[in-house]
Amino acid sequence: MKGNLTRIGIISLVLTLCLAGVGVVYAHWTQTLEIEGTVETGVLDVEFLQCGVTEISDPLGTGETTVDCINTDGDGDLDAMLINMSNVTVCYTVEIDFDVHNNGSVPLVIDAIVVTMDQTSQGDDAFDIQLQGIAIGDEINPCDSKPCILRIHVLAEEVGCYGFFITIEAVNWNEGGGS
Ligand SMILES: [Ca+2]
Ligand SMILES: [Ca+2]
Repeated sequence: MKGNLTRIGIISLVLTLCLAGVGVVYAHWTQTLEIEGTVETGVLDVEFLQCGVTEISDPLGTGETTVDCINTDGDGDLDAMLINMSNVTVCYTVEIDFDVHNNGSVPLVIDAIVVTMDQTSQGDDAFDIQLQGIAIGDEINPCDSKPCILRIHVLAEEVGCYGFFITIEAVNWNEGGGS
């Protein structure tokens, strides 16, 4: 009889250990690891600030120039500059100073600057245009600006209406070759 009790005791002990073992394994199966992440993309944005006109005195050239910076896409910042030069004669020269300001949240690189202008009937450019202060490859960090000067010198000697168009293209820094 004593021997039987001992066996029952051993069996009970073994069963208890087995259940405990199952319980431990079960506890591991229900453990959970959580990883929570948030990805918010940066904003690439660039604008004109501080546009102003300085006429360069030249006794040979006369005219008037006005500059308006406008917001073409409704996002609240000025992204286009309209320059109107009227009653000009050859040699009239103006300098338009402005800032190219990074108003986004990521660094940008100037990727392209393209100048196109009308020509006179002789095939000559109607203007000499120099854009100073900014060049392809320039980097501008968020909140920083590049002060620039656009110098326009009228070459056209014929009466007419001429135009020019300049685009400054910015890309985010890593696309522009940054590392
Ligand atoms: Ca913008
Ligand atoms: Ca805009």
